Amino acid sequence: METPGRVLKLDPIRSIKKAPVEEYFESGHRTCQGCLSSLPMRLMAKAAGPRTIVLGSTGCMYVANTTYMTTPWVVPWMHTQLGAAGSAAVGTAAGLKALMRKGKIKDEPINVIAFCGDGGGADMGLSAISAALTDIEYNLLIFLYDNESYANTDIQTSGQTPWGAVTTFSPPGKKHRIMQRRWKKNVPGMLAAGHPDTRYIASGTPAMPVDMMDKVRAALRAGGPTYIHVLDPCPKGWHYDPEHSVELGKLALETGIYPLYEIKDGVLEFTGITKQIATGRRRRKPVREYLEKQGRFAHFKNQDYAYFQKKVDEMWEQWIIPCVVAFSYGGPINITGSEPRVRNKNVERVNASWTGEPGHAHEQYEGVSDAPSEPWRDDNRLDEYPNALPSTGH
Ligand SMILES: Cc1ncc(C[n+]2csc(CCOP(=O)(O)OP(=O)(O)O)c2C)c(N)n1
Ligand code: SF4
Repeated sequence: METPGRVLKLDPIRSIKKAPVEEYFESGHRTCQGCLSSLPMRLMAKAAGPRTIVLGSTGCMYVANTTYMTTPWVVPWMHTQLGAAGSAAVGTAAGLKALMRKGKIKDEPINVIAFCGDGGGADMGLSAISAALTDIEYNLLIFLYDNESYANTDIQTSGQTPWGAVTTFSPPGKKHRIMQRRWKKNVPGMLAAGHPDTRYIASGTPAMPVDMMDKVRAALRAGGPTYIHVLDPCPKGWHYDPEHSVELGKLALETGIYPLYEIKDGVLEFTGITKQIATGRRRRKPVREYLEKQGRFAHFKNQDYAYFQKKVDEMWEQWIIPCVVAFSYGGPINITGSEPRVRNKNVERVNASWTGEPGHAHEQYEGVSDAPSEPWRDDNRLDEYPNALPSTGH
């Protein structure tokens, strides 16, 4: 079997003092104030260093970063089609390898990083990313920046949009308050389970910059195809004041909604706040503390918070590996019989019917009281709720 070429020597970044001062993603872009999708670009480029080629899938990080004749990219950068991050990464890595083998360019390690948004990566580009992760003879990193929407084309629902969130495709109505009824797809877990030869898969967030940069270096050091998923608060799509971006990223960790981990050669380790929760050194905050700070959940009632909390509790209490492997262990052990050994208790199909309207588990929470026993908002009292900004009407 062909082995990947040499990789650059990149020391771990364990503290902000160990981070390089040089910037390879500079000023000059036009992302929104407080955009936590541009910050991971900067951190990723900083961690990877000058011998790096970056490929960018269509989305905010392409469009806002490439006004005519200006660009913040200091390292070589190329735009690639929406959904083509995986193919572009493999093509570039293969092209470099061929040119080096033929002696047309110097034989040296070069980082190939292809980034994509959640729409481009978790939805339409997922198959190409999967294919790239099986191409173990090439060194490449797929870097998915997840702002939980198709942000560039005005905040449409993606496979990463959280349950219940308002997007331009899912405005709450009088008849149906919750229009986004799908639970967020577990992309890093899915890719890890399906690509056991991939040497490095991790989740991160620019709200934890040292952890994120360290993971970029770990991925590039590992060699072969690798994958990192980062959660990026987006003030425009999530409807909050831009000054709260980092706070929201941390709250996603503190409430346990988004876990931080890395999987090195198939061995999973939680990192940062998630590690503290998983080892009992920190208690999870109620999900409501995260949700109620965002205008995209401003229509939530008690029953919606209760359902969201239940789903997150299930991830922590029932999954084989909390928040990562979406199966729970259920007996009896009987692989060949009708009773499966591992049963996914998480998937509830309350009121499901093959003939009528499909049922939704959250409907069983409709009885949860909406009594204003605490500073509470309902649809008519948003102005009493200082943290949630009203929809900016995207
Ligand atoms: C094949 C294709 N379909 C649709 C579009 C239009 N389009 C451009 S950017 C974009 C949204 C991308 O969303 P995401 O990948 O999540 O990145 P973000 O905008 O959030 O940064 C869409 C749909 C396109 N460029 N190409
Ligand atoms: S819409 Fe969101 S992701 Fe796009 S530039 Fe603005 S803050 Fe960043």
